[in-house]
Amino acid sequence: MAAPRTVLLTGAAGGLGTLMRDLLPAYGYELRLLDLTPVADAPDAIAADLGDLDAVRAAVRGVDAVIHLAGISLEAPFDDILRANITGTYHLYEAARQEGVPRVVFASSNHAIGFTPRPGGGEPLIPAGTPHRPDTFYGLSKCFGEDLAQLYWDKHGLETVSVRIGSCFPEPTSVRMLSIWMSPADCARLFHAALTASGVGHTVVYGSSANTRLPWDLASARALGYDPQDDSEPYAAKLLAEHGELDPDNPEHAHLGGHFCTNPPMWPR
Ligand code: NAI
Ligand code: 15L
Repeated sequence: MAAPRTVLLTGAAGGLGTLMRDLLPAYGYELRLLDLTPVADAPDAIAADLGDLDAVRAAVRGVDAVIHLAGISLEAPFDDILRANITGTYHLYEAARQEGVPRVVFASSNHAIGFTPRPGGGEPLIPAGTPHRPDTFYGLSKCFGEDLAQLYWDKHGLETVSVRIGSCFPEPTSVRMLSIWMSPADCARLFHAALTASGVGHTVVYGSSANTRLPWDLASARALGYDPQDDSEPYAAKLLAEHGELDPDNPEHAHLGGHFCTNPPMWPR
């Protein structure tokens, strides 16, 4: 595969999309932007809903790859998740298949495996092959996205790197985030590796910096050429002084997904 140059960034108006709009052009990408809502300072951004297959097909036409960030990024009523994350991601893949786009980088989430017990000291890191254990309808939609990516690889030869992102924000803001934080600069490094590595088929990787408190194994990400440069540890003293260490007997702390596992218990109908 030739190195991608023109890349569709869905969800460009969101938090992560905004960070990536700043960082990815330095790697030589020309970004085409898409979002439901207006993208600040980007009058050429495509305003489209993932629910509109024709619009999504027009948006992917001619790009070399897609970074698919658009969707609902927290727990929500099932019907909303269904429309944006499940049907929407299906439309993205179907559009990419119809238009011959060879690769997608899919923003999956730690919440696809949120009910996985958080490893204690000395226990093995969570491998990329660990079974899906979603903690929410939101996490379930990310399981669907990963399986959809596998189907489109096996059946249509469309490649994907599914990135189970931990928490990508400018700084970690909780003790839980110390373990799964991904600095924006490392996120851009990882997306660049996912766009350019050869022969990825469908590869699942964890998306985080090289944190001292890492719960998962970054081996599959490193195999793509990802070389994280950041660690959340410089933020640890302040956060621990404020909140203390995670209590493994607290159900909120016992699993990787944290409060997504316990709150809300189930979205009210
Ligand atoms: P965000 O909520 O800030 O941005 C999502 C964007 O998607 C919004 O701009 C929204 O308008 C757009 N969108 C929603 N529904 C849409 C639709 N039907 N059609 C077109 N656009 C639509 O979320 P954030 O934090 O930027 O996350 C981006 C992606 O990464 C999401 O898929 C999220 O699930 C995933 N992710 C993010 C993490 C993080 O730490 N920021 C952690 C794990 C996963
Ligand atoms: C996610 O999947 C969310 O999109 C993000 O907003 C954070 O809540 C993150 O997980 C997390 O687990 O911290």
